[in-house]
Amino acid sequence: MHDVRKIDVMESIYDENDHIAAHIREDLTERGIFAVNVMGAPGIGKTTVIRGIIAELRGLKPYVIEGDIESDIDARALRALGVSAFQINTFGACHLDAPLVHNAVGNMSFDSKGVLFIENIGNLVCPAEFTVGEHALILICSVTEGSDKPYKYPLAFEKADLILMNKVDLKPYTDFDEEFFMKGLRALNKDAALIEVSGKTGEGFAAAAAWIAERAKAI
Ligand SMILES: Nc1nc2c(ncn2[C@@H]2O[C@H](COP(=O)(O)OP(=O)(O)OP(=O)(O)O)[C@@H](O)[C@H]2O)c(=O)[nH]1
Ligand SMILES: [Mg+2]
Repeated sequence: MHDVRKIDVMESIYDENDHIAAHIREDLTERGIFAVNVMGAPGIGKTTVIRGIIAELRGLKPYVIEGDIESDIDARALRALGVSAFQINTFGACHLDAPLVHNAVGNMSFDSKGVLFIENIGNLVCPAEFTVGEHALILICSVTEGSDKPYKYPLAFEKADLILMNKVDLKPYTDFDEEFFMKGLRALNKDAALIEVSGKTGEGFAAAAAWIAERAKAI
């Protein structure tokens, strides 16, 4: 009895979220804004990767929504680089949802076509359950978090359109097992592109920016 009720409530929460997310996507598409939901564990390098990709975006204006439980450290760092960044603080919630992003988008001005990066809360679990109106889902992983992550956190890997393997400059110092990682990933997701990147050396950001620009053409 209890279980049945719980499922009903969750379904209605997801339905409502999806409805608002579809509205955000439509609105951004009309304005020529390609939105990417950037997910990954705390400290995996989400902000660093966003900065690296922005430096390689050609002819597309970057916009950022920063999601953090508290603080505006990441938004301030981006603004210092001249990037338009809107901070969301969830004060406890472990993911962004479509109503929060809808409010942020309503408070931002998009004066030319471009790419909206939505940096989700650092977490490999909850953000994967809520679409926020993105056109593409980018999952940031790293050679320092272990090669077993697709096996332990399958939903994020299943849903990703692009996987960026970050911190590859640290590969020589880790026991990262690429074959084991790829086996777990491909069992869940045959199509996602995977690009190795490094916030230290800048490797891979041009390729990641090119992937986004190619996808953005479709809108
Ligand atoms: N060596 C190395 N360090 C990196 C790389 N990318 C990020 N870092 C470092 O990792 C730390 C976390 O990077 P952030 O970009 O702040 O990570 P984040 O995922 O945005 O963190 P939260 O927003 O707090 O979840 C910083 O000290 C970065 O300098 C990389 O490719 N190589
Ligand atoms: Mg960050």
